[in-house]
Amino acid sequence: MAAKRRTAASPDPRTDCSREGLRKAVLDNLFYATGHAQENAARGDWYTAVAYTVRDRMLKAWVQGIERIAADGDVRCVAYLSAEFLIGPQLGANMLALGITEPMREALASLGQDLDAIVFHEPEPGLGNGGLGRLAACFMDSLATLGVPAIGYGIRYEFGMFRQAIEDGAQVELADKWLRRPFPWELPRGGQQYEVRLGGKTHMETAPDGTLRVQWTPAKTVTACAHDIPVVGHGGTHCNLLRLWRAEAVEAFDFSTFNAGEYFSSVHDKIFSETITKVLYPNDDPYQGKQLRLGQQYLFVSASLQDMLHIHHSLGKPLETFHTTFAIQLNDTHPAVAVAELMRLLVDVHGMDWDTAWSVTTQTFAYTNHTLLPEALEKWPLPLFAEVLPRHLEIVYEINRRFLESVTAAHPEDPDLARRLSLIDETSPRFVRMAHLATVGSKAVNGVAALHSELLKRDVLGDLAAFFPEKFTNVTNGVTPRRWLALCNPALAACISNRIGTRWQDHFEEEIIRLEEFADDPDFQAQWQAAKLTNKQRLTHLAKTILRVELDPAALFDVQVKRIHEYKRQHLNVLRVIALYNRLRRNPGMDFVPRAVIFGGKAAPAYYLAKQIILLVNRVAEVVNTDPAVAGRLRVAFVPNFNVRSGQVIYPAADLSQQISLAGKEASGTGNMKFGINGAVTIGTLDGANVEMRACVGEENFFLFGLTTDEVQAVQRAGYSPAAHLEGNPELAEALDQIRSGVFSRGDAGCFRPLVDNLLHRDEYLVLADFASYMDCQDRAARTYADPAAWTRMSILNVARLGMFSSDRSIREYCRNIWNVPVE
Ligand code: GPQ
Repeated sequence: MAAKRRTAASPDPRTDCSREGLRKAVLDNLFYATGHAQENAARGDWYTAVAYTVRDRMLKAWVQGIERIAADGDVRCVAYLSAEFLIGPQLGANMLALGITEPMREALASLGQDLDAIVFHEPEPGLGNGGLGRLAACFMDSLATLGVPAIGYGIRYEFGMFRQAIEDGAQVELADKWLRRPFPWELPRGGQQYEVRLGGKTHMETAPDGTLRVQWTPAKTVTACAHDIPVVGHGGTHCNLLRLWRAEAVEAFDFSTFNAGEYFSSVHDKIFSETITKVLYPNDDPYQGKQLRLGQQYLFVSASLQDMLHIHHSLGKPLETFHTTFAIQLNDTHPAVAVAELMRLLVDVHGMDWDTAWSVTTQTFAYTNHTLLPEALEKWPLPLFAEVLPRHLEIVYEINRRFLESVTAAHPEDPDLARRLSLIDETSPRFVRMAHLATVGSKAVNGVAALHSELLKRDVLGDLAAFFPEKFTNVTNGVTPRRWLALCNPALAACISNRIGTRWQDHFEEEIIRLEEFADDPDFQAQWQAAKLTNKQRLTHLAKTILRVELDPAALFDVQVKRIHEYKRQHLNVLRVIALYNRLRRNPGMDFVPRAVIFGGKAAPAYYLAKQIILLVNRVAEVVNTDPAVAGRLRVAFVPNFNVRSGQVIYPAADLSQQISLAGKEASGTGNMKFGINGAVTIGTLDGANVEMRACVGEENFFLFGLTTDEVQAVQRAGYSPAAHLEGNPELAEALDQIRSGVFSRGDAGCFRPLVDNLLHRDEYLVLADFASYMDCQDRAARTYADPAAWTRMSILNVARLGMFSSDRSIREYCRNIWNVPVE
C-alpha cells in the first residue's frame, strides 16, 4: 500500500519514462556514472549517461525474463548457440523497443543535446562477420518480441570484426578495440563461471561403484566467465538474455614459479587462457583449420552446456528430461562439438548410460546449415582435434561406430555408403566432418531458403538427407522489421504508419500488405518519394564527409553491400560499370539515367582476389569520378568499413539492390531482404532467398537475369569456356582489356593480372557467362527508373509484399516445426 502511494506521488526515478523523468535520470547518471558535471561532459559521457538511463528501464523485464527461465521448467527454453552475434549498436534499438525515443529526444534537447548525435557515437560491437552473425541477432530480437524464453550463447571477443580502412584504394585491416570504454549493456556475472578443459590424455578408471569410467586428464583448464546482454522485445515487456563467454586463467599466477622468481613464465598461462576469446576469426564462408578456433568453439559450447545443465538441475528435474528444458539450435557447425560435449557431460560426468544419453542428445539439438560451398563445410584434421579434445574424439568415434553399424544394416546393397556418411573423412589426411556430426546428433536439419534446402538435400548433404529424410526441412531467413525499417528508416516508417498505423512493427506479415492498395495513390507516391530522397540525402552526406565523393540524390542509387567474395560477384558489377563508362565516353550525348553505384564490404584478410576486387572498385571510381566526359552522370563510391551502423544508412537510400551471386551459391542472403523492405527494387539471379522474394513481389516487380542453378550445372558439366563469351561481346572484351592493360591501375599493366587471368581462364562463378544478360537487365531497370510513377509503384509493392521476410515469421516456424515451443 505504501509503495503504491509512493508511485502515485513520485514515480520511481529508475523507471519513469516521462520526459521530465528521463531528463533527471540522464543528469543523475551523467554525474554518478561518468563523474562529470554537465558543463564538462563530452559526447561519450552523454552517451554513457543515456545508455544507463535506458538500461535501468530494461532491468525489471530483464530480471523477470531470467527468473522465468530459471523457475519455469514447463516451457522449453530456446538456447541459440552461435559463434557470432552481430548485434550492432544497442541504444537506438533499445529505446525503440521501450517506446521512449521521442521523450528521450525531447529530454536531451532541453539539455542542449542532440539524440541522433549521441546514438551515432556508440561503438559497434562487431561480434560477427556478416549474414550468419546478423541473422542470430535478428532471431534474438524476434524471440524476445514473440515472448519466447531464450538464451543466446556465444563468445565475447575482445576484438571483434576488424575495422576496414581504404588506403590508396586497398583494404587495410585495423584492430577493433570496441571495449576501449566500458560497454554499458553488459553485466559481468561473477556467479556464472565454469571450468573448461583442453588437451591432455584419457585413461580408464574404476569408479567407487565398481564400473569402469573414462577419466580425462587435461593439459590445461581455463575459466569461462559469463557476460550478459539484455535483449528486450518490442513493447518492452519481454526480455531475453545474450550470454557471452570470456576466457580467463583459472589462477592468474602460477605461484610456485612466481615464488621461484620466474615472473614472465608465471604470467604465461594467464596470457594463453585469455587468448582464447581475444579475437574473432574474420572469415565468413570458407573455414580455416586453426587450433585456437577449435578452442574458441569448445570453450563457449562447454560453458553453455554446463550452464544449461545447472539451470536444468536447479529446476529439480531429472537429467533424462534435459531436452524438455532446452531446445538447442546449432547456428551452423561452429558449435557442433556440442553433440560430443553433451554426451561427455551426461555419460562421463553424470554417469548416464550411453543409449539414454544419446536419446536425450538427439532430442535436444537441431542444426542449421548456411552454405552450399563444399569448401566451406567445416572439417577438423584428426591430429589437431585429438590434441585439443582427446576425449571428444573418442566419443565421436563411438557415435560413428554405432551410426555406421545402423547404416550397413539398413543398406547392405550399398557397401560404399558407410564411407560417404561417416563422421570421419578417411581420405589422407583424415578429418572429422562437423556437418555429419551435427546432422547425426540432431533431430532436425534446416537450410535457410527454399532453394538452399532443396540443394542441400540433393547435393551438399545428399547422402545424409537420403538416410534421414525426416530430419531435413527448410526455414527461410528473415530480418527484424524493428531495426531494419522502424529504426533505420524513420522517414519511410512514418510514411507507412501514417497510412496503416504502427502495428506493422510487430505484426509485419499481417499488416504491411495493407500498403498494396496505395501503390498507385499519387499522394502516397509523393510521400514515398520524399522519404527516399531524405534517405538518399543522408547517404550523400555520408559519402561526402568520409569519401569526398559527390553523389547526386536525383541519380539512381544502385547498391551492392555485403562481404566481398567471388561467388557474390562484385566483379560482375564492376565490369558493368566499366561498360557503362565506355558507352558514355563514346557517346556523351546519349540518353543516360544518372547512376550512383555504391559498393561496400570487407574481404577476409587472406583472400587475395577479394582484395583485388576492392582495389579495382576504387581504381575504377578514381577514373570515372574525375572524367569530365561523364559529367557526374555516373559515380562510383566504395563505402569503407561496412557494418551494421553504416548499413542502417545505406539500405534505406537504395533504389536498386544488387543480388547477383551465381545461382546455387548464396544460401539465402539477408541483405536482399533489408533492401527490399526499405523500398529498393532487386536486380538479381534466381539464387538463395531471391527466388522466394521474386515469387512474393511478382515477377514484374523484380529484375531477373542470369543462368539458373540447373543451367549452371549443365554449363559446368559440358566444360565451361569463359573466353568463348568474349567473342560475341565486344563491350565485355573491351572492359577486360582495359583492366588488364592498366587503364584502371595508373598504367600498371600487371596490377590486376591475377583477377583478369582468373576470369579468362577459370571463372568458377561464371561472371562472363552472365555478363550479357546482366547488362540487358540493367538497361531495363534504368528505363523503368526513368518513369517515376512506375518505379515508385514497384518500390511500394516490394515493401508491401515482403511481409514473410520478417524474422518473426522465421522464428514462428522454428518454434512450431523444430523446437516444439508454444508461440502466439
Ligand atoms: N553465411 Cl557458412 C555467413 O555469413 N557465414 C558463414 O560462415 C556461412 C554462411 C551466410 C550465408 O552466406 C548467407 O547466404 C546467409 O543468408 C547467411 O549466412 C544467414 O543464413
